[in-house]
Amino acid sequence: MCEATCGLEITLDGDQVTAVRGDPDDVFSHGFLCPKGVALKELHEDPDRIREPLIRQADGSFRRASWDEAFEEIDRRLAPILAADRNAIATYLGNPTAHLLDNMLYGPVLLRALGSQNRYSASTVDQFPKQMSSALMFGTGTTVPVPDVDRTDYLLMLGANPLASNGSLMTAPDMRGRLRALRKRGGKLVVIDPRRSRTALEADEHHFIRPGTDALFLFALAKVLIDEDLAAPGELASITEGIETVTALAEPFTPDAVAPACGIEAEQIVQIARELAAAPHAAVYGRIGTCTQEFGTLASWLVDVLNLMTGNLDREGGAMFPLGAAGHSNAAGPPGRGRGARFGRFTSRVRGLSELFGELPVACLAEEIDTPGQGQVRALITISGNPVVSTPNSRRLDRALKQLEFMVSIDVYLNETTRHADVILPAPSPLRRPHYDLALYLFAIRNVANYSPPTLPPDPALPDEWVTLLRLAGIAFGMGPNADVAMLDEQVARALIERETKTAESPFHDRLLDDVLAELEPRVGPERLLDLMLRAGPYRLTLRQLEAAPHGLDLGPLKPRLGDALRTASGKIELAPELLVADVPRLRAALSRPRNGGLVLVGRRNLRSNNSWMHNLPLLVSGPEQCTLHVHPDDAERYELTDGQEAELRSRAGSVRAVVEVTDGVMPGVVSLPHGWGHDAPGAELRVAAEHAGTNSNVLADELLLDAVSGNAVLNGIPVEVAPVREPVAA
Ligand SMILES: Nc1nc2c(c(=O)[nH]1)N[C@H]1C(S)=C(S)[C@@H](COP(=O)(O)OP(=O)(O)OC[C@H]3O[C@@H](n4cnc5c(=O)[nH]c(N)nc54)[C@H](O)[C@@H]3O)O[C@H]1N2
Ligand SMILES: Nc1nc2c(c(=O)[nH]1)N[C@H]1C(S)=C(S)[C@@H](COP(=O)(O)OP(=O)(O)OC[C@H]3O[C@@H](n4cnc5c(=O)[nH]c(N)nc54)[C@H](O)[C@@H]3O)O[C@H]1N2
Ligand SMILES: [Mo]
Repeated sequence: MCEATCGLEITLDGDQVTAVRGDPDDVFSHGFLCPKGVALKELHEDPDRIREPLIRQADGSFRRASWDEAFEEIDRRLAPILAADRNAIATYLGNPTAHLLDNMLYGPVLLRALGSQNRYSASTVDQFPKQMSSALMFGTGTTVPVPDVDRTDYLLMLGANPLASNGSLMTAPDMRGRLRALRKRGGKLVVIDPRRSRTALEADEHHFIRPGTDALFLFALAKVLIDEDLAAPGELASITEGIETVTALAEPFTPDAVAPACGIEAEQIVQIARELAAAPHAAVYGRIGTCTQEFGTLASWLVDVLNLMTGNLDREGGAMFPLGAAGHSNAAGPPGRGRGARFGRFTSRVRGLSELFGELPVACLAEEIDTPGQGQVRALITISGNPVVSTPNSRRLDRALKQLEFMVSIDVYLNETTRHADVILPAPSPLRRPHYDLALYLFAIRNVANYSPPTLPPDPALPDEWVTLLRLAGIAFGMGPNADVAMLDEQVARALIERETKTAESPFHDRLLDDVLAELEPRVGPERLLDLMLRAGPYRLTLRQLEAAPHGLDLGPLKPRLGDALRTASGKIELAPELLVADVPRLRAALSRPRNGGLVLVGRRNLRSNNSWMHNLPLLVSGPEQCTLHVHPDDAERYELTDGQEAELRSRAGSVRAVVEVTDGVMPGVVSLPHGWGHDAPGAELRVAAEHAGTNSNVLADELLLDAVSGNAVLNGIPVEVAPVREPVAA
């Protein structure tokens, strides 16, 4: 459920969980655990967790149903829509996809079976700007540099708060311990954030930055490096295209020019640039605050431009490229060159937004449903997602979902989104599924592999999620509600094996498909695929080896590998990709944009929360309410807002109320409200969460405000008006 991949030690008495703690022998997390890990017991036992399929009845209420009934209903309702227009069925994959082995491996099978271009996911309210800049520069969306936290001397961190989030696109359990170790060995941590976050409190330096201006700030750092002759890309220069272009593009972004927009003094910017250049090993790292903003892709790109210019890219103590044990696309096929990345292969129907990584921006999902015409979305399948809470203009999407002809959700809760479904298919407890962090090890600050078998035996009444996904795929393939899952699964395995047998670099090259299949017996499902991927992977591991190492295998610190990992068509680092260069004029225009002096909204994360879906666990919602509006004292005075009183927030998209918390931990001119709340929707069954409902901040997020390059939503830096609510707060 979290990118830190902490090892858990779960104590059982029969089927009962008696204790959850951090696994002290885990090779990566060494016993570290945050409250979310401990809350697994409550998640496993949560009486509100769905355990049987639910079918909506004519009166709108749900009734429990058998699995056969549920799939029959889905087949009956989906088949005619499929027959008429495959694009009329949209899918939305939520964040847990990245954490769940079944979903990582079988979600794509369902999407292929559906064959719809209307694919959406949480990635366009999250990290796609970073994956896009990485793909353009290095060739694949998983070739993302991560800071070598354990060996760096200087870490410049923007828009990330790993002490609350546990790190993201930087798999690293116990970030607090690692950042403390960095400082203890004489290193320096500098945090750039419009809030004095928990991480900022641990830093040597923290600078407030005006939301959405990171690209300006980063360009100015580059400008200083250029002007003071501090740029030293070293050996990488010979395999880098476009250094001169970047040098020319940086011209207008002097520290003096960007300072007023960023709210950081020019001298400070110069100082940071010099320190970055002088540090023996330094890394620049940016995360959600630099992605989900107006210049998300440019900021993500400039982070790595700086890593390269300072000679820290692909270098120990700098920003490095992990080598996952399984499924790393930049470790397969011929090394050092590839097909590169292509974007915009198709566009959305209503607004013409570009495809990226096979998807469309989720900010246009509502309009694809509520705008009539040829190609209109009439059905939706959500899998481990809560877009009504997580994506912009929640109210519009909430309304749009009501007008769908048919909706299916695979989920563990009846929540703000799944309450709109016609059929809900439950997924098993995390303790009843195997685990391997296929996606997250691709971003780990140390190369690690750790597999855990299910803690508890399967619940006979609740099939594995991969089985559910394949049965849905069967319907999409036109095989009806009772497709032969074992047969489909074998086809999936065969396809994967076939790819290996055709790859010259693979250990399975030229092997007979049936022989390889036999070698993997008797495994089926995700374990069979994982075993194959591990065997084909760069360490040539087997799943058996991982089973024999329950605390994980430490595959060592990151090593320089960019020469091999590159998959650009040129075989070079593309420092100035066309798509990004073309967006620079938009950034230049932001330099001279007049500021209206109004307020902008940013988010924040709390350690005891996880997006929208763990608020039904008493352990995580006890204590002070988390969903408050942070307001700087100057703004509180200016807008007559009082600590503990309600305020009304208004944006172009909508309005909500929230309780004010006056704090100088937020920059003047900026207010902060966490996302993932607003659990008072009628029809949801989240009894604990409803008592701590909070406010859905994405009612304010504007579906028309996007990062122009990626179409990723702007969730930070939303213009809002804030005014006091005069009546007293309801108890
Ligand atoms: N304003 C604002 N909005 C944001 C963000 C922000 O910072 N600010 N952050 C964005 C980011 S980074 C993300 S990733 C998105 C998240 O967006 P979503 O993925 O849409 O939201 P989650 O809250 O992660 O919802 C996860 C869903 O998966 C279900 N679930 C949990 N376990 C399982 C399981 O084992 N199987 C299945 N099938 N379902 C399961 C949960 O019940 C829940 O419905 O939100 C984004 N929205
Ligand atoms: N406890 C907890 N952990 C989580 C999650 C959670 O909801 N709760 N969600 C998980 C998910 S899905 C993700 S993607 C990760 C995200 O992981 P992080 O990126 O570390 O997320 P945040 O903790 O939200 O930190 C983002 C920071 O960006 C700042 N910020 C906002 N706007 C700007 C800006 O314009 N510029 C700059 N420089 N900073 C800005 C915010 O004030 C905030 O402190 O966390 C994951 N871990
Ligand atoms: Mo995320």
